[in-house]
Amino acid sequence: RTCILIGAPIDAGQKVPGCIMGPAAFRTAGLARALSDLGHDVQDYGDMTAAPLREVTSPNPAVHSLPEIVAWTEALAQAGARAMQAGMPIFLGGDHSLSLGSVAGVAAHAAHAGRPLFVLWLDAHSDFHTPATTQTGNLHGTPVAYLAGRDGFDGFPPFPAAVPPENICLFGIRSVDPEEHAALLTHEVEINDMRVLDERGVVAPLRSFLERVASARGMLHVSLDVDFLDPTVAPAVGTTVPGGTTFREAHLVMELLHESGLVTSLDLVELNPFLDERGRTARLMVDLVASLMGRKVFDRPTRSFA
Ligand code: DIR
Ligand code: MN
Ligand code: MN
Ligand code: MN
Repeated sequence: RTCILIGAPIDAGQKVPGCIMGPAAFRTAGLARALSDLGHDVQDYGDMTAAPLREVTSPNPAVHSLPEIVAWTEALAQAGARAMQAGMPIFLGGDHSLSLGSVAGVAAHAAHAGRPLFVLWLDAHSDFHTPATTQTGNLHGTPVAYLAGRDGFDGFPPFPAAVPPENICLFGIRSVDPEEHAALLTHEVEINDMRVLDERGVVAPLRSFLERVASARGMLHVSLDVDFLDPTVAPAVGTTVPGGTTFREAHLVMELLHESGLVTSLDLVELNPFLDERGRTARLMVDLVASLMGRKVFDRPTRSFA
C-alpha cells in the first residue's frame, strides 16, 4: 500500500505543552522504516501548517484557541481529502483536535466516492463534547461530536458528510463527562467502554463492528489516541486514565484491523514525547502501527471479513 505520512504539530486543543513534538517523535521512532520494511510504499509529506487565522469567537467563555483549531481544521480537511486519492493517510499529531480536520477530509472523500464511512475511536475518552458543552475548553474533546454532525461548531467549516452515529464505534473509553454522557444517550453510537471489554474481551466486539463495516462495503477511519493504552505501557500523554488496554490487547486490536483489510486512514494522536524517557511510548505506537499494517509473529493464512 501507499502510506502517506502527514505531520500536524497541533497542540492548542489542550493545555499540556509537548505534543507539538509528536510528529518528530514518530519519525525519530522509525515509523517510515517500519512501514517500508513491511513492503509498503511510504511518502512523507512533512509537517503541515495551519490555514491563516480568522477571527472566530465562541459563546462558551471556557473555549480557548478557537481560531487556531479552526485554521488547522481547514488545512487538515483539504490535505486529508487530497491524500485519500493518493493512498492511505497516516496523520501524525498533535493533539486529538487534529481529527476535526482529518476526518472531515476523509468524509468528503468517502462521500465523493459514494462509500459509507465508519470510524473506530480508540481512546480513554468519548470526545463527544461540542464547543458549547466543554467545561475545560479543550477542543481535543470535541472531534466525535463534529464528525457525527452535532450542532455547536459555529466558526468551523460545516462537516462535509456527517457520519451516522451507528457507524461510529468508541472503543476502550473510561472517562465520559456528564454532558457527553447525556448526548451519547440520544445518539446510536456503538459504545465499547471498559465495562464491556473487561467482560467480553477486545475480539468479539471488534469483530462484530468490522463485520458491519465489511457488509456495508464501508471505508474505515481509525483514530488512535495514546491514552487508549494503559499508562503503565504508554505514559507519554497529557491525559492518562488508569485501566487502559494492555500491550497485548492493543496489538491484538491492530492485528484484527490488519486482517480485516478495511482500514483506509489513520490518526496517531496525543503523543507527548516530553512525558516519558527514551521515546518509549513513541516506539510502542510505531510497533502498533506495524501490527496494523501487517507485522506478524508468525505468518499464517489470514481470516477474512469480506
Ligand atoms: C475531556 C477530554 N473530557 C475534556 N479529554 C480528552 O477536556 O473535555 N483527553 N479528550 O484526551
Ligand atoms: Mn481523544
Ligand atoms: Mn483521550
Ligand atoms: Mn471534561
